[in-house]
This record gives sequence, C-alpha cells and structure tokens, in this order.
Amino acid sequence: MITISKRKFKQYFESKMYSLYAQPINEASNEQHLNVLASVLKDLIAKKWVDTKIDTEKEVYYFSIEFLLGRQLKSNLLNLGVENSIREGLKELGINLDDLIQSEVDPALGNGGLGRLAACFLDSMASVGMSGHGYGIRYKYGLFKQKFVNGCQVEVPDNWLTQGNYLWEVVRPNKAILVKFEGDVYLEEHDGNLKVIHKNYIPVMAMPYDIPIIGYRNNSVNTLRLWKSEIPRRDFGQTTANAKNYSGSYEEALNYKYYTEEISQVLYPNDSNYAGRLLRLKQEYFFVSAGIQDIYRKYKKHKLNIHELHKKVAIHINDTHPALCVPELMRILLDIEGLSWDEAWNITINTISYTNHTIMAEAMEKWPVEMMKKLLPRIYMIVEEINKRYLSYLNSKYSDQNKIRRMSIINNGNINMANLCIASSYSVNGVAKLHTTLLEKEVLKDFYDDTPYKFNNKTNGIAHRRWLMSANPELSGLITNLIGEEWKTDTFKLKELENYKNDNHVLDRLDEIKYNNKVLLSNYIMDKYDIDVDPNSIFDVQVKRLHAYKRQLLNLINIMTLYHKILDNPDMDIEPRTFIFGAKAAPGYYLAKCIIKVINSVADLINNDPRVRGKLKVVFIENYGVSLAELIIPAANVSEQISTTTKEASGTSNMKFMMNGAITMATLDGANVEIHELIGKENMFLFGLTAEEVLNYNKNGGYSSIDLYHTDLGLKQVVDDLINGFIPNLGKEGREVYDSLITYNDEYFVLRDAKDYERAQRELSELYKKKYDWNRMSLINIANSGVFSSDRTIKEYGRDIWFRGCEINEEFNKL
Ligand code: CR1
Repeated sequence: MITISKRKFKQYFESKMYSLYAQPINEASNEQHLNVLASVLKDLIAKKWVDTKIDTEKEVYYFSIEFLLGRQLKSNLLNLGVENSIREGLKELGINLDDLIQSEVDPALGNGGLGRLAACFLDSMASVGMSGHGYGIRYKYGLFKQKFVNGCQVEVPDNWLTQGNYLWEVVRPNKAILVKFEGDVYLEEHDGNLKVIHKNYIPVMAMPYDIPIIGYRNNSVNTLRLWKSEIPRRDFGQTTANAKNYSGSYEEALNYKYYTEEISQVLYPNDSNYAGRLLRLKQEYFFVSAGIQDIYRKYKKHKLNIHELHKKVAIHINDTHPALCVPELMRILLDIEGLSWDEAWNITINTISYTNHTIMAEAMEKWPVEMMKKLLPRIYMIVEEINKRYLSYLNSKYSDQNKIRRMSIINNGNINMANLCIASSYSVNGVAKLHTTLLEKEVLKDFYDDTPYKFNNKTNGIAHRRWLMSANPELSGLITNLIGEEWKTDTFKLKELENYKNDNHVLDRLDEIKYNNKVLLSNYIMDKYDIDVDPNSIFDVQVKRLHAYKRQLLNLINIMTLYHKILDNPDMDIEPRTFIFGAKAAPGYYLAKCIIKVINSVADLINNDPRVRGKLKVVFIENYGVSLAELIIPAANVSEQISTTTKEASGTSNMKFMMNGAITMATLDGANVEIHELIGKENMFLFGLTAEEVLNYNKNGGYSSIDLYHTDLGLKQVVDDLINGFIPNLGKEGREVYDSLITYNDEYFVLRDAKDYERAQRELSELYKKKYDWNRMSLINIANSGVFSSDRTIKEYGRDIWFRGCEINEEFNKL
C-alpha cells in the first residue's frame, strides 16, 4: 500500500512529463499521458520491487508458456489503493482517468483458461504475500485479433508492442542469459574427471523484461519475467567460446539473426491442442533454460548450499509446456555443479511440481526423439537417462509389459512429456475434483496406482479483485454496503450475503445493478454492430474458446429450436432472450471455424426476421479477450457451461459468472461439480449425460446419432437446416457441421444432450418471470462464490505443494 496526496501526484506527473517528453501536459497525447502515469506508478513501487528474497524465505517460480494478463492500470491502481487521489489529480490536470484505462493495450500473451489462470495466480501470490514469480515468453505478437468477414473468422496479427515497449515492463540487459541450441556434445577428461563439453551450439540470448505484479494493499511486489530472444549483443558478458562460428557470409549472419529472433516472435494460437512444431519446442526450451539458469544464478549469488535448493526454491510447471525444467535443472546440477546423478535427481524431484490441465488426447505433448536429439543434444541425453532409470524401477516393480510401455517416458520414437513430468516431480495435480478423479482413475491410472501420494486436486480460482471488484464496481459497492469491507481480503465472507436473500430491497438493487451492466454492454453492441438488444431480455452468454467439446453448437441448436417454435406459434409466451457468443477458433481448426460461420449466419437470419423481433436476438462479439470479458461477464444473466461431461478440466469463466450473479446452465463437468456442491441443483440448471454415462458410451463406441436424428423430428428439422438452404449465406460450412453430427456420429453428444438441454432452458425461462426468485438465486450464487477466489487456490498450492516438507518417498528417490 502506498499513499500519495493529490498535490504531490500532480507535481510528480508534471515533472515526469517534462523528463520523458519535454512538453507541457496539455500538449501531450493520450498515449503519452498513459506512459507518464505508468512511469510515475513504477517509481512509486520501485523500492518495494526488490529483486529477490531468496535467502530469507522459500520462493516459488511459476513457469508458464502463457500469461494472459489483461490491462494492468486499473488493477494496479486498485491494488495500490491510490485510484481516488490519482483520479482527482488527473482531473485537475484536465485528464480523464477512464480514458487512460480504456486506451491501454490488452496484452494477449495467452489463448484462454490456462494463460488467464496463470495471470490470476500471479495476482493472488502477490496479494496473499507469497514470494512467487512468473517466467514466460515476451511474444512480439500475442494471440491474433479476430475479425468477421462475411461471417467467417479472419485472423489479424496482434501487434501489441506498437511503441516498441510495453508500458509496465523494465528491461534488464545486465541479466540476459545464454541459451544453447543444437551442436555436439561429448565427454572429455579433465584431471581424471569426465566433463561434458557442448560445442558448435547456436547461442541465443534471452533478454529479461520484468513486469511488476502488485499485491492488494500490502507490501508485495512480485515479478513476471518474460524473455525475449535476441542475437547475443557484442557486450554480452557470457562466454560463447564453444559456439558455432558465424563470422561467415552476410547471408549466414542474417539467417542467424532470424533464427534467434524467431523464437519469441509469436504465440501459438492453439488452446488445449498440441502444436508439435520444431519452433514450439525451441520456445519451450528457450524460456525454461533462461528461467532455470536465472534461478541458479540468483541462488549462487546468495551463496546458498546447492544441496538445499529444494528447501529454498519451488518450481512449478504449468502443464507440460515447461516440462524441460526437469532435464535443464539436472543439466545444471550435473554439468555445472558436478553433482552425482543421485544427488542431482534428489534435488530435482523435490523441487519440481506439475499441474495437468486437460485429458484431451490432442493436447498431450509428444516430441519426436529425433527432433529433440538434434535441437537439444545434452537435454535429450538426460531425458534418455531418466527414462532408463525409470524403466528399471518399473521393471523391478511390475511384470505387465503393457503397463510399463504406457508409463515409459520414451515410447515409439516419441518423448511423452506428461510421463516425464509425473516421473520427475513430487506433486501432480488436476484443476477440479472431477478432473483429478479422472486423472487418477482413468487417464493417469498407472501412475496413480504407482505413486498415489504424488496426486492431489487444486480446484482453479479467479482473481476476485479483477473479476468482481474492478469489473463490477456497482455490485462490489452493494456488497460492501451490506457486509462491510472484509470480503475483499477474505472472500469466504461473501457468505454473509445470504442473510439478505429475502430482503426485497436488496434483491431490487441487485436487479438494478445487473440492468445497468446490461445497458453498458448493449451500448457496446449498438456502437460496434448496430444491433439493438433489449437490456430487459435475458442475457444468455457463452464466452470461451471455440472447441467442439465446449459445444457452442448445442447452444446454437437450442436457439434454432426456439426460433422454429416461435415461427410455428407466433403467440407463444416467451421470455425475450439475447444470446451472446464470444469465441476465437484456432486458425487451423476447420470445424471450429465452420461453427463460427454457422452461428453468424443464424444470427443474421434471426436478427433480421421481423417475426421474432422483441423475442430473440443473437450476437457474436468479435475478438473475445480479457477486456471484453470484463464488460460482458457482469452483464450476464445466464452462464453457459455446457461442455460434454468429462471433457472440460475445470473452466474458470463459470466461476467469474457465478461471482457476478449469473445463473449457471451446466453439465456436471469440470468445476461445475463444485458449484453444484455449494449451491445445490435448486440454484442452477443442470442437464445432460453424467460422467459415467459418457465414459460408458466412449468405451462402447458412442451412441447412434443417426438413430436419434431419425426419431426426433424436431432435432432433424434443425440439423437439416444446416444443409437445406434454410440458413442463408451458408454453404460448405453447414455441411461440415452437419457431417460432424451425423456422418461422424456426434463425438461430443450434442444431439444426445439436446433434448435435456431444451428442457433445462425452458425451466430457466420460467424462473426468469419470477423476478424475486431469480434474483434470490443470483444472490445465493454470489454469496457462495468466495471459495473460487484464486487466493484460496494459491494458499492450497502453498500449503499442500510448495511449502510442505516435500521429501519424497525414499524408494522413489533412488531412481
Ligand atoms: C482447460 O481446458 C481449465 C484451464 C485452466 C484448460 C480448462 O478447463 O479451466 O485449462 N486446459 O486450468 C488447457 O488449456 C492445455 O490445456
């Protein structure tokens, strides 16, 4: 927490304006105002933003290939507690703070849930006072910007660093690190000792860019360190004596420059999907190696005992993308520290913990041995050795060769990264109860049976400061008026809101606040798309990545069914609804792109049909991301969480919606299970196959979608609409979607669940007519959402994983 008076701030701002831009405030652009403000804030926190505490307490390093931060100004002001004085000060200088907040770029260095979770965790680690830092990549281009052209997704590069630098970053050239790719590795004898020599490697410089992560009203300022890849600068301190010689031709020099810079050029736009490309493997090793070397350097600087590394440092790998932390740490301990294998292994396995984020087969990373051998020769040797020892451990314990093959790290010419992570870490966690159970009982059963003590659940969470306090100030204000301030640091206190569940005055206020948020969103939709949506209609929202298993298609089929019903029965009594979508598809994911086109075409059809005017609207908001989420989620009445049961590991938008008072329409999948445990089926709408039913179907080849199609004529009509010209401006995309349902037997049970979904939607509509019942349910949702603060999640990670005595089972240690 810092304090600054309005007067002091104004002086500070003015002199910063002169020192940075040498001009008076009233001549500066909006962008310059923003830069000056960020610079003033960075100055204010500079003293607290100390580099390291490594010698006093255990530090956590969270490695993630994505950090989906969102805009920082508003949340930094909130966390520092200086918003009011700064707002006032700026006003007197003729500057509107909200304009500055809105004009900040939104760094999209992530795809979806995984990257946003990492950002929420950073916020929570700082806010609970934990010394926890992030390591990632400073991509020059973040996730593409989405535009719709004739209803189709078109990807536009996200050139977020338009000014060359990011507002909040500080570059630290003195802390650059050398990362080595390719080359030859062999052993040489030195004074009777064997030494690993790496020659002819390609040196790449990792340049650290630090972003401060400010805790909520405390003294913590942690660091997110993002690495940019560069050609080593001339004054680069580290030796490249054994490096490949690039003194050759101009062309060679250019190629080398390209090789180095390409690594941090662009974020892969796949969500829960394995890219499998050489450049991706380079990215993974690049940021992992830079981070591990950075930790090691700090550790040595403090002259700490290397044998106790695991007592001072916790390294967490967010999904398998940073899995190379394992062999990289081993490399340092073996080749640089000169420890024995057993010593090095003991430290490594007690330092590294791993989170699995998905059971989708297509997301499981497997790198070809040949690729890794060539790109990372020394790392590959270490992986091979780990595998050799792991196999001998497995062979000593089991005779079932199939099981051993399944558990092997290297198999069929591929390195299975999840297996590497599990074998080499002391903790493996899933991200919601059902997901962890599925890992233990199905997907990772062999490993769970082998080392059950490694497995644990950590249900995801969200930064309530951003998703409630900052995104929904009116609701936050009401909550504070009712129950005081304490919920801001202890969200379990939200439970006290239940005392007001029969207070009609409070329920009216809740209704009013939701309405106001809906007006804000309606205005945005009007400005952007010239579509007039009625804030009195039910705002029914599905925002997340586009993926077949998330079943935007199920939502659409229900919309089409409703549409037909109204056409058939124009006097039908229906609650007006606005269906809102937001979703990016991976550029190479053809079916997902077809679904976007179909939704857009249906939206056009419905929005232009006077027969359903005032009853139905469909809006697909382009370019969904963190900033739009902050506008959309507080305005939602209904939260669509309708994935095929077993497929969504957790979901986190479900939590954000709940905290903002939306009612969840859900399958019992991911963290919807926990929502259900908290509030019961009477406070949400449930439908669909159970996990058991889905698993049974999957074991027996699915159900027959074509039989269902022929027996349910309502469904048949809607499915046929995809190919019979009923939806204008739809061609091959409709056929593709049709085929996924009928020809390819509906892998995600869309048609199978459609009827039950329709039933649940009907019930929801009925409830909405009873205003107080609806708002009571909304209040109960908010009151029970406290457990989903990522502060809770982070404390659990700390208590059960990072700070627990993590001396792992003896037997395993000997690997
Ligand atoms: C899951 O699909 C989960 C997030 C964060 C995603 C989603 O259900 O909420 O992770 N998984 O845990 C993912 O991106 C690579 O896997």
